[in-house]
Amino acid sequence: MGLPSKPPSTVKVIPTSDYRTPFTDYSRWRLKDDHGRQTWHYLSEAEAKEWKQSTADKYFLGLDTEQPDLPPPKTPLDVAKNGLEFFSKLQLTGGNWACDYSGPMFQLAGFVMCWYATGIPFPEHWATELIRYLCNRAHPEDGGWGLHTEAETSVFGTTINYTTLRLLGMPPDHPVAVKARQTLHKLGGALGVPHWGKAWLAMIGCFEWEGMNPIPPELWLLPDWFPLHPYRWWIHTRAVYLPMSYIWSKRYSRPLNPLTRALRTELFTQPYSSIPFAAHRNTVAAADIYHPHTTVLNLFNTVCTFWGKYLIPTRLKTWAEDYVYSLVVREDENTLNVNLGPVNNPLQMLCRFIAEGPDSPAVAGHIDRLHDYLWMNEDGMLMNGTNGVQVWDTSFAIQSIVECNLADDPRYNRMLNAAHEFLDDQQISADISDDIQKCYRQKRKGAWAFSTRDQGYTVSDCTAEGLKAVIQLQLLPSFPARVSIPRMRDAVDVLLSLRNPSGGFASYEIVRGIKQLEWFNAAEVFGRIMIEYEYPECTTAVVTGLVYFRKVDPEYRAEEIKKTIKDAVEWIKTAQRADGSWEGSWGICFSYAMMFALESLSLVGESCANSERVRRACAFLVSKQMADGGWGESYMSCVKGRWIDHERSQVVNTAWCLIALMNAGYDGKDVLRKGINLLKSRQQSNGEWLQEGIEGVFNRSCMITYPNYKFVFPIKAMGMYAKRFGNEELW
Ligand code: LAN
Repeated sequence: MGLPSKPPSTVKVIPTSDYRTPFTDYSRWRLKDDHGRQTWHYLSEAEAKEWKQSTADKYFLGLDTEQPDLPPPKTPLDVAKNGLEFFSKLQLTGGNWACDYSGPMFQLAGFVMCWYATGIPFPEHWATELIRYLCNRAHPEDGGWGLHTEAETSVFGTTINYTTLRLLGMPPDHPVAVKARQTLHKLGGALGVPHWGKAWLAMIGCFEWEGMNPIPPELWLLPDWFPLHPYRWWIHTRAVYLPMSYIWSKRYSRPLNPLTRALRTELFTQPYSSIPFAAHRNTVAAADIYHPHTTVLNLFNTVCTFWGKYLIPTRLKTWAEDYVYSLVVREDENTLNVNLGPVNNPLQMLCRFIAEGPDSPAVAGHIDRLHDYLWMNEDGMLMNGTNGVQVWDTSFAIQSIVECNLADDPRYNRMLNAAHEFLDDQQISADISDDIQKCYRQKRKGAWAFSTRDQGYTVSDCTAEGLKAVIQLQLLPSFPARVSIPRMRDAVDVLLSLRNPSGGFASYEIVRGIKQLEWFNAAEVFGRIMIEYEYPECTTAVVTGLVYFRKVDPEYRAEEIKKTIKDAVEWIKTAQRADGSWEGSWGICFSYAMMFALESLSLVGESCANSERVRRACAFLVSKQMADGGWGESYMSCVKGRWIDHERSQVVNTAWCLIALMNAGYDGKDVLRKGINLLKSRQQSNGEWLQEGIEGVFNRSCMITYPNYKFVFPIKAMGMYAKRFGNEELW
């Protein structure tokens, strides 16, 4: 079934004294790369001799890559070249870059609980390393976990990760378990776990379904014009609630066994049988709540609970379940079982298991593709936020090298050719077999996804950045026209299909729902999850993608493109805040969005020289520069919605701010020079930049890493600086 080879039969339970010891032999792990599909394999000793560990494997595993020292840089482009020397070693054979895409601390738990709910035995070397990862991520002070790696301990994080450790084989008297359990009890126990946690626990038999707010599949039977219809929700929210509603409606729970019976006593502060679950539908620990329930939601939940308990006709229930299941099957078929993301994927697997049984091809296919989400790093095995960041990182890598004017340099030709081939291979070539309308999908022929073509979901900015990278290369004499004009037109058709009446662009789809849908946000721990929103980041990417497209095909849909660019830039202007900044949604935070917004404005000729709004933006950024010349933004900026300094300047924020200022035509050379200096001073003698604070975010409250940003954006900043001021000797 595509599982890695059999692990050693030794360790399962980690030694009590030191949970940081590697439990599998790290010299035997290999990353397999197959057209963007990235899977980690644990080899036998004999296999490991045949299949050598690459530099990238070692780097990801935290082993010494033994990269040589490089000549100390004298100019900005020397810094970029040294950076590329190191970064090129991390390129995979397929031409793309890979990375550890971690941060959220709920995905792995969702996966393990859904898997456990099926009763399928867990591969032992996975279990071993997953345990180690969770141990390494437990907060040293209280032994708990938060919503993401940087967040404070919460009931959500601690309940689900404690349960996960136990399901993976950690004994209850292990010090890590004891400490986490004590903390959980201090916080009131698992009764206060947010909605998704309640659902996962119910699936393994450790929570009663009546203690959960309903997720009625009947919602899917509403007519499409109905404002609450799930197709109007943000794609990730509906993709999670779709399979969850099926499981909820079936009230599926794995039959109890000694382990889950024990968990029933460990997770709660009172005897399980004495808990009136139905009275705890709305019990959520105060510290966990980012988005409190609205009165409307509470009312809706009460009505739905009553409806589900006393009123719903059995035939309607079955009809709704069957319809939802048909959508679940389509989601599997249309993504080759990769699915939209890491939360819906295991839930989908559980639905297929419930409907078709453990030995069905559907479940086997899922087990195979779940593998794509697992990632190894020096702390153990984790679950990535997507099945990778392949297209996204590769597009930015190309653009950075082009910015340095190095793309035609023979030294980088092989690297870029492979990257070009990768993007060529990954463009989605056909719309889904099924009627798009039925699956509520956006057009996808011609799009690029964030990760891979197999996952197959259109994303506005991924399509735009992919298109831009391809065009940038194909405009140069040394690159063949791999992606033809008709294929570029397909990409443009996708982009134009994503236009919103406001002029701005959202992430996967046009905005389909009204803002009041946010009243129904039931997940408690995330903000702004119910509908799509327009974002300066996505909008700028589309603007730049279209501007590049016009260079190669000025005739195609020319009037529409012109209007789209104009409207998009107008929207970006409206999104500027009074203090001159733009708030980011996918990177941390203002520095990220401002890099994009100011690029859009530059494309319509607005710069510090002629635009008051651009000058205001620059003044905002300059006011945030730190004494060492760098910029640092804390993830709390995203949570609070205002700029909050990081304790220390950060390479990635510094690069973003420099790019933003240079996009704006800011002429304070001293300010820029100090920032460039900071980037140079953080570069290691082998060209590497080390990992610093977390870079990305989603839904306001959850952080996620983008480890390749520390390479691609400093390199780009160096290129821009050299273009603007000449590649002068600075050091
Ligand atoms: C991502 C990652 C990439 C990101 C950008 C392309 C950077 C952005 O510009 C558009 C939105 C997108 C595609 C995005 C959306 C939400 C994702 C998929 C993630 C942040 C990665 C993980 C996250 C997903 C929702 C995690 C699962 C959590 C749930 C709440 C369902």
